[in-house]
Amino acid sequence: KGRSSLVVGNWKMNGSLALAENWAKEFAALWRQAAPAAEAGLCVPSVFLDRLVRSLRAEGLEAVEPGAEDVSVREGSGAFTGEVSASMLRDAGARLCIVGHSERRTLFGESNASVVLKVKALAAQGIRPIVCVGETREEREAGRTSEVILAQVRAVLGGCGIESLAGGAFAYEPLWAIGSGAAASLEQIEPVHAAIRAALCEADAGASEKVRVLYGGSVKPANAAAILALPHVDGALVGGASLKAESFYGICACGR
Ligand code: G2H
Repeated sequence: KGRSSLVVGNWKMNGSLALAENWAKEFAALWRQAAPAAEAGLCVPSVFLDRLVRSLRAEGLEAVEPGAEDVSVREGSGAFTGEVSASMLRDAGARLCIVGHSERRTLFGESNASVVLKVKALAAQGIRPIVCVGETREEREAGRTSEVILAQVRAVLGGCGIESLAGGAFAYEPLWAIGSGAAASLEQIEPVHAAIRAALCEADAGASEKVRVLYGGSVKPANAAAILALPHVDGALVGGASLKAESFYGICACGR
């Protein structure tokens, strides 16, 4: 495979303005000692985005792509209290945005339909989407993993077209592995990634080359090398371990 790894942090509802600034300083110091082959990105709460962008720029760290964790389904501007549009994220410097994280799907009623609208809104602003898919423990135990994952992937590909995902990614995040401390096993990860890759190729073999498939769910420096070395794994989405610059750098250093 020709794709370099993309390792993206996801702060979730954590952090502060001060952490954004200090994280950039610490990460830049590590990056300057040895720049990993992987591409890196960091998605933070949108109120911290501008500070993160400025701090990365002050450190001369162009290699790290700043990103957001969610975006409004609404495009343009208007009377939508509390919403943050893709164009606002772009204005603040976002180059990546997570869409349809399982926490949003299960806790905030996000559907495949809203994921499609969000991907379209991001694509219109040139922000690379990272679309999360994943099965519950019950679905896995019932032998329904590939059915569930492929339904989520095909709903997005059918709804917005593979071109909207160019430069972006699907992130396979088994719900039972998220924040658990234990990632899925290599034997569990690889076949799901291969199935997502096959669905991408089936949609459009040429365009599929521009879409990565990341793994997420308790990735840490100790397990990153083995996960990132899997043939169909093009990177990682990292929650807890992205809050510390040192551990996130340790994961980036395992990429190719
Ligand atoms: C999965 C992941 C990042 P963590 O949600 O999206 O979080 O690495 O904490 O399991």
